[in-house]
Amino acid sequence: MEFFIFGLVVGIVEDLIAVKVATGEPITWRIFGIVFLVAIPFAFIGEILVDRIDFVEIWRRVFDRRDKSKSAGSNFSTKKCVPCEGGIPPLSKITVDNYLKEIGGWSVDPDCKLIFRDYRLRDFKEAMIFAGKVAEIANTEDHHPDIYISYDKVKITLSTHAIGGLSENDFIMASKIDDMA
Ligand code: H2B
Repeated sequence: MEFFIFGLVVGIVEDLIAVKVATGEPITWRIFGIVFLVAIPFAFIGEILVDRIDFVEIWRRVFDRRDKSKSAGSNFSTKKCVPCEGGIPPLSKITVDNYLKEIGGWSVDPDCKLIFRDYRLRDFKEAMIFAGKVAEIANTEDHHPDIYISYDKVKITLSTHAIGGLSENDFIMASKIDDMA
């Protein structure tokens, strides 16, 4: 609704200026009325598009792709998770930040204990199918993310339970999930 009103106001002002510049005529109530009627459907279509298309996700995907091509190139997805039952320290903040730059699109929590990414699917069915594919990768790799589903959104979080923090396994899984997505 906010977008509708914003779009309507911007559309009207823009069109009134355009009419003024093109014709040089004073803006009358008649011109205002026509512009108002034309602006309503455009604002309406804009509102529907904003609801249906996740522009932020599209932008992030384009940006991530560029980010990946700029980076040295992650080879996480070609590796295999190694069973971890403790005995190694969690990755440091510096290493995690470097690894995140390599894979792109994932974030780390403030305590550096887990990484996460939100995916947006078409609807609940697609979200469930996506979650099923993540589960298949998890079983193959024997490294299991937490998966939260909310209608068309799937949030994946990864951590290595045995060490209470992050290991290379989490980045291998993240990378393989991205390759599948
Ligand atoms: N998944 C996750 N996310 N963290 C773990 O520490 C973990 C796991 N441990 N899956 C695995 C199983 C471990 O039990 C085997 C031996 O690798």
